Amino acid sequence: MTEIADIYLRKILDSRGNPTIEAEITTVSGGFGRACAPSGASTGIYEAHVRDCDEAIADAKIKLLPHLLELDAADQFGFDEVLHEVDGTENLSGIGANVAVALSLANAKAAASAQNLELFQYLGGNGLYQVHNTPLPLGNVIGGGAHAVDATDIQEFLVIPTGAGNSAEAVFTNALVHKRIKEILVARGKGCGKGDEGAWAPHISDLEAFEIVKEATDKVADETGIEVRMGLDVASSEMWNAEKQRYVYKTGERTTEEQIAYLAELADQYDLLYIEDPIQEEDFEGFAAFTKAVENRDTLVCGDDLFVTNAARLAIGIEKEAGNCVLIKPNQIGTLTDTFETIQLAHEAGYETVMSHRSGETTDNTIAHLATAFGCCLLKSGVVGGERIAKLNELIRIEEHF
Ligand code: 2PG
Ligand code: MG
Repeated sequence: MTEIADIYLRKILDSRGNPTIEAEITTVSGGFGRACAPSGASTGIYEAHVRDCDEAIADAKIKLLPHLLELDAADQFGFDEVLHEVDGTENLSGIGANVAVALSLANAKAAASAQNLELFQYLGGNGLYQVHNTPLPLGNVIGGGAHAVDATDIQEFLVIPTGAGNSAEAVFTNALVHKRIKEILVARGKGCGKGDEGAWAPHISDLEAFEIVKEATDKVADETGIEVRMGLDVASSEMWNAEKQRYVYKTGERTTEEQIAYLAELADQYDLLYIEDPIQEEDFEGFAAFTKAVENRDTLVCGDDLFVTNAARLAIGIEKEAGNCVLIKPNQIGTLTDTFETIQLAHEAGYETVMSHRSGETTDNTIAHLATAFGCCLLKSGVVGGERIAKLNELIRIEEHF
């Protein structure tokens, strides 16, 4: 039933107009799975290696796909093991992480489809991860950094509709904040261009962005009665200057100690529920110091570039008490099995997990299923734009099953 009968790879467009890889897998019984690789702009140096699409597809056709045909799609571990065996490297540079992630996710979807299950049911319906909840959307409303030209230094100003009663209410609440921010920007005479993830990318300082997001979330809370908390993706590896040993902002430079004090103060001032990558990707000790600095708060201190969805790096973080939350991006590690192992390790250690999109995306909605199936507390995505709402609308559909 779930034996793989056919596999196809093609090059398609992503949301930045760049090429990316789409995989399709069909089982003998007609089960069908399709998945696409996303891509990052502020990529971590320890992420799995992405290969040129044309070359990776041409190589895969000859060297990889013959090893995958006739495997049992329902044996995800076995499928992913063959990806690693054929790849033969530590970072998937042999077959390419973009080929690996598209195939690995397409395989799970084909197996689910062959059993007439939704992906979240197939992955989360049995045993340990018996799921009944969808994650809250973590939405990017103002952004700069590597995702926009001449905007904020902090890469993402995020919102979390903590007071929402269900997924539909949650995604519409984030959308309302996004709308209110536009009105505030217009009233202040600021531009309303957007960055790669659909967040507003005005030419303003970080401090003005804080004020504007706060004003918008307060307005939305007044209008709807729904509490909305703020979060950040500092993406501080992008600001780190190793020679100077400083975080370089447009307004000045900060040592690691100053960075910690600055962000801890902002956490108090704006009641931040979520801070991603406050410290650069090689500094576990700095991360631990920051986590300690906000330990009296409920703030999630999340590692993205630090952990790169890699269980070995997360294990170091757990030992050093660096953070209390891990960002999960399947394409950083390349296979569903490795993604799952990192999530499992995180949950065993009491870390929260946040499933995330990339800045370069397609309309693939798989991460909405993975976030639900694996018990992630948040799904990080944009708020508007076709490739972002693909994930959010899928959350609404998934929740109808509960
Ligand atoms: C991040 C992501 C997604 P990118 O830094 O968390 O917001 O950006 O995909 O560019 O790495
Ligand atoms: Mg990040």
